[in-house]
Amino acid sequence: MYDSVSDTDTDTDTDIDPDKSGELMERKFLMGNEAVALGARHAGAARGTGYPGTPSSEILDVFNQLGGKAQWSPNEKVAAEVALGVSFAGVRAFVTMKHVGLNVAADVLFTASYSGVDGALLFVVADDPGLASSQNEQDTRRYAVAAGVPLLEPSDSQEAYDFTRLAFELSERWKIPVILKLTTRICHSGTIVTSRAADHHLPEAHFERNIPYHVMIPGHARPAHRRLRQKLTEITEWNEKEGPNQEITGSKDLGILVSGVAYQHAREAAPEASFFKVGMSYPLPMRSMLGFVATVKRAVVIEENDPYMAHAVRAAGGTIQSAPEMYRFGELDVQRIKRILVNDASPEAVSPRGKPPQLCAGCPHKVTFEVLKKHNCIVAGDIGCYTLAALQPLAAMDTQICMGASLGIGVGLRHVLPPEEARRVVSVIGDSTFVHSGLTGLAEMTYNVPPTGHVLLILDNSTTAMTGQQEHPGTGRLLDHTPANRLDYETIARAMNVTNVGTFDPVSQSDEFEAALVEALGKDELTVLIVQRPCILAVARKRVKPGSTEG
Ligand SMILES: Cc1ncc(C[n+]2csc(CCOP(=O)(O)OP(=O)(O)O)c2C)c(N)n1
Ligand code: SF4
Repeated sequence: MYDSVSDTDTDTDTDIDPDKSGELMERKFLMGNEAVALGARHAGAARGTGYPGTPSSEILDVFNQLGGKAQWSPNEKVAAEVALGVSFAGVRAFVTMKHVGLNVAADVLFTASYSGVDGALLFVVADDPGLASSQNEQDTRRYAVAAGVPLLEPSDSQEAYDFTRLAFELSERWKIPVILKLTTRICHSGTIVTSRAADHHLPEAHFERNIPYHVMIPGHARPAHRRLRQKLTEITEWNEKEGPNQEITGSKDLGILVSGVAYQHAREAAPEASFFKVGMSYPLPMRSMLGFVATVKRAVVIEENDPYMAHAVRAAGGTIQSAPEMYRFGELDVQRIKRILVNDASPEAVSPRGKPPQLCAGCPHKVTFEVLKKHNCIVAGDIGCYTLAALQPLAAMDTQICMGASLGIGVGLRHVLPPEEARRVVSVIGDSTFVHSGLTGLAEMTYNVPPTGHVLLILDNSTTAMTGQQEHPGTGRLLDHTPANRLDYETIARAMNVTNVGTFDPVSQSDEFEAALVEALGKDELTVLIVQRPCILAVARKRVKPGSTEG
């Protein structure tokens, strides 16, 4: 349901040799994420930024292993801003995130499309159809339309590499951010990639003052919006004539309009058909698409997630069949596409359910939730490994919506519940999530204080465990695990005028921790308890010492 710990190990063993990264025509077997990292390295990206999120998390680690400058930021918005700043210095930058990360970075995207970029800026966004490890199935193509930025959609690792390089070129040519949309299957499946010589003679970083383009006040943004629409008109024409779209001529009885990994499945499902594979899904090459549709007896659109192309073709006057509604849920595969092609909307066989995910044996989060459960707390929870506490046997988390929401939701409940019930409400957030989007929630908690006060637990396990143990500003280590400045949660809470602040090891100080929680629940005051004990997997990797959060 969420970012799983098991399939997101960031210690990706890659056989990419950084010293050879500039050589011509090397063939490698690469995961899509590795191919993007290699493409970015060969494109001469000056910096890669991001916030972890399955299935995108490996890209920056591989880019770092290849000798690129990579960094984790506190959240996707900041990561996008840093990357935009790099591009304002006239060089190439990229930012990585999962699909929901773009919700956080959307504020940057929607106006960076107006300001444009000076060098190049690539948003690498990984969607998760089927929710292998996410809280929703949103389709990033909608963002491209809404923000007005080109979007490329690779269908295998080769295209992940090629489109990464193409995206930098397009971004630089039209001075516009470009989205590279991946999906779980592309990120984590491997295919052979033939790389090409790295780009040379890239400009040095330099800031050119250009206030009307860089300062988006209304007087500058109005013409900027017109510039953006003009760029999109030009890019549409480019996409029609030279875009990375591919027509494969087969039987004229069936024509399949397809994009992304669905192309690979569709070729297997209907090898005899004609295909139009869309590589740039925004702006769409609609003229060519309609032309294709008109040349076949029966046209069917096959796409994962939303019926985005289906609606666009019909809105443009084309006649095309699309999948029944039931197929917009989950990933497509060969079998499902065969069913779509024969219009089979009968119930699908339900695959046997795997064992539900669980907290690791010895996970420090477990004891914390046992205490919360014992005291019948109403837990406004958040996203991380600890969300597994919502499942049986603990069933000790009552809400979880998006990163950072534990604070606002907990405070909201406290505002309106009868006092006896309100005093049971506790917000619980992981350390990475607190830095990502809990700081502003804490400001809310100390500003619009509920009548019964509030209690916040920050679960400091000194890592971003759920997505594969990445560093963050609270661990005191950079992406490559070297030492860095480290946030001090107690000082932050005190600086925000929280009355009661304390730090406890939930295992070695279990009695003290429980007593502090019970005391906090009985007071109409603000309390922040930092529950500090390292993730046992991070300890196993020797990134933190047992019993401490020091690296
Ligand atoms: C906006 C957004 N970005 C990224 C993610 C992926 N993600 C989910 S929880 C999480 C952080 C988990 O770390 P932490 O809060 O420290 O909890 P832990 O897993 O270590 O217990 C991340 C990166 C997401 N769900 N939403
Ligand atoms: S021990 Fe670490 S990886 Fe395992 S569930 Fe707990 S926080 Fe997650």
